[in-house]
Amino acid sequence: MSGPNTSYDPVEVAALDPQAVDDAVSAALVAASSAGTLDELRAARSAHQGDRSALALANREIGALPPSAKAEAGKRVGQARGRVAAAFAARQAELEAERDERILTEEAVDLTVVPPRRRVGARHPISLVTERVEDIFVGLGWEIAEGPELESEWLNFDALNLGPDHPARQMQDTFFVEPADRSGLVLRTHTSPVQVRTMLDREPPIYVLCPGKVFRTDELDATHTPVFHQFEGLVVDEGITMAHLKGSLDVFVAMLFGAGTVTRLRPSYFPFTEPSAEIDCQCWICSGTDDSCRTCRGTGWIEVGGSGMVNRRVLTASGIDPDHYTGFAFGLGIERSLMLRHGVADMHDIVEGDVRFSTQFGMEI
Ligand code: FA5
Repeated sequence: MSGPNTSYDPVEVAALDPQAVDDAVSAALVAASSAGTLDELRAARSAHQGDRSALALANREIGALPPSAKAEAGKRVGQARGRVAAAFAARQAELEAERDERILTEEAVDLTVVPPRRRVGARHPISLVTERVEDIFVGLGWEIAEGPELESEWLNFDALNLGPDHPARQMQDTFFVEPADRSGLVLRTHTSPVQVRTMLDREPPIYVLCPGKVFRTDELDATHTPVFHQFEGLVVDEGITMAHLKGSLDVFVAMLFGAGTVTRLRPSYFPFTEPSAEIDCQCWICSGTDDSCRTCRGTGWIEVGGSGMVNRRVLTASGIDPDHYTGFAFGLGIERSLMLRHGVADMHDIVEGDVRFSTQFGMEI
């Protein structure tokens, strides 16, 4: 900036020259109008209105003019800066309006578009059936009892009257835990050890349902899986008889499979019950009226599990006086019940976890 000078002639100061001021205004107007975006406009504004612009320079020169020259130069530069500021403001308003218009078009939301449906999972029918069975027995006043899947050999076999050399010990193909001859542990082969745990834990009267996962060295095929589910029922009280077992099973199957479905007890053998019986359920498809029924193979009955009066030796091993108390127990396979109930032909469908299979049983999440 030039210093104060009484003989200062504004016409001789290049920055204040009218032509130079007009040129600066013209250049600024062209820059403003040719800015195509708000960013370009910001850059142009900095060049033509910023501290280093020609008009800012001219404005600073006014201060150094003699008083007589200040008014005229000030008016000229002030008007020029005003025109430039107005041009930039107008262009800014135009560009902002264009941007807003573009956003409205580009980001428009079509509220009528049907959103893509996210596929939700389905609960597995084994879980649904298990919960349904639990609800039925809890509704009858029973309690739910649970035990570990890694079980002591003693509880899985010995306490259930399956001694080390008992041939029935081989009936269930067992996953022994290494070292097999010393660990004393197995993956439980049935839910019956929970019977013993319950009797060791509680005093009669005992009314419990023990659902859970069990393991056997069976190959996966149409009717077997090495990991499956059972639920065990156990009642120990004074004066319990087979009639109570039969009545409880009839109430249960009617609630699970439909009113009128009845059970039949067929003599059988389990080391932990005496007497023992297979539980057959009357065919819910033909009720025994169709010799060609594929569900029951024309027999009218379908085997769903085992049962019996708790063996005196099991009561004794579990700390219960068999002269005072009697009890019944039953164990049913959930996969088999599900297959029979819903006509599932192949166990693979149950274990593979395909959501298309599960959704057929309803969401119930
Ligand atoms: C038992 O496991 C006895 N603990 C049941 C019992 C409990 C009897 C209380 C008496 C008193 P079993 O080995 O039969 O019995 O098995 C019971 C059910 O499990 C069978 O009826 C069948 O439905 C199911 N099951 C057995 N093996 C398999 C398998 N590999 N895959 C799927 N389900 C199976």
